[in-house]
Amino acid sequence: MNAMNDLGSLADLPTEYVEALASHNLVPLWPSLRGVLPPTKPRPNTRATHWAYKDIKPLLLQAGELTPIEKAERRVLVLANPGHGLDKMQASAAIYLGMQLLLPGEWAPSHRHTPNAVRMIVEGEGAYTTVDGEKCPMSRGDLILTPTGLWHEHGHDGTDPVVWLDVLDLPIIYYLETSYHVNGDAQTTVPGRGDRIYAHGGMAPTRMFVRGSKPYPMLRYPWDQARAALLTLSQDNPQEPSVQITYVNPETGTDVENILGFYAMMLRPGQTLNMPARSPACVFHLIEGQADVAIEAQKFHLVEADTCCAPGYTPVTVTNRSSSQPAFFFLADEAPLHRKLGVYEVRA
Ligand code: 1HN
Repeated sequence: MNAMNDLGSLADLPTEYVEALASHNLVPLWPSLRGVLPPTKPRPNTRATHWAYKDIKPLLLQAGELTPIEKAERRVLVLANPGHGLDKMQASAAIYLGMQLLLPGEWAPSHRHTPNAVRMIVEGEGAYTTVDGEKCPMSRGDLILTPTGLWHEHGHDGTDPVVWLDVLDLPIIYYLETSYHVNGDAQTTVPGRGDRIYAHGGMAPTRMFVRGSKPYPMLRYPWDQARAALLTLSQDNPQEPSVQITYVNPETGTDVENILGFYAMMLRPGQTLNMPARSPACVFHLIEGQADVAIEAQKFHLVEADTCCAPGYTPVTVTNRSSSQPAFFFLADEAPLHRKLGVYEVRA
């Protein structure tokens, strides 16, 4: 064994000595040093995990029968990564995922909290989320933001169950001991729709008479616009293997939220894309089509509405199984957080 790795263990030390240390709230570093600082790359708890929608949906609908919305506030089944322990409710170190069900006529009351959230609509029509007074309709593939501190509530005027994927940075906000919520009254809807104001690329309202602009000017990113952007990108750059857009703040061009990054990706018919190992963990949710996601020795067969996650520092290969139709993914990762912390890496 490399002498550098050969450090003393706790068992090498006299029991009385270890107890004396503990009685003064002291711990020797060397038995734990390799654990907290492993050689060459981290050893993530996050395991490559696949959650099939066909497994989730019946159990979620059953939750709808078992638990009225008033008893749940948010009726959610959490997509928990077994590598972290199911009780930790983590998909990765910083990412929380949940599938939420809202039935016709139900209302999930207004609250705000420190974690940032987004919703990716999976199925059903007629539901809406009101965020900071703006009523955001929910349709399949739409992305709706509820950033830190903004009031939000969900309602449903339609006739069929609506399901969406919640993505939050709850694990990191909880770890930082900064997680809390405040309940509020039903919001009064105010006029103005960010998705319309910013619907024309490259044109933003002049703020001459408005002091400052909202930190989150656009709260709803409609799927038809994202899908059209991907198709155009693919046609205009036929040689480019990666067809991906980043959901950005239209005023600043930066990631829509502070901690997690959100993207939409298209695979051309039959395409295989090799994604390099990068430090952030990444979530893949298949909006449309059929695709395989290979993460180290694991290969997941995804159909529409399936979700999987990959740990950081791991190359991922995605393949469109259809030779005639494109495949569309929604992605979430920890890249904005890693960049801010100065630990972001891409490994060739
Ligand atoms: C939350 O506020 C929502 O507003 C969903 O729909 C899931 C998970 C943890 C903490 C807050 C929502 C959540 C959540």
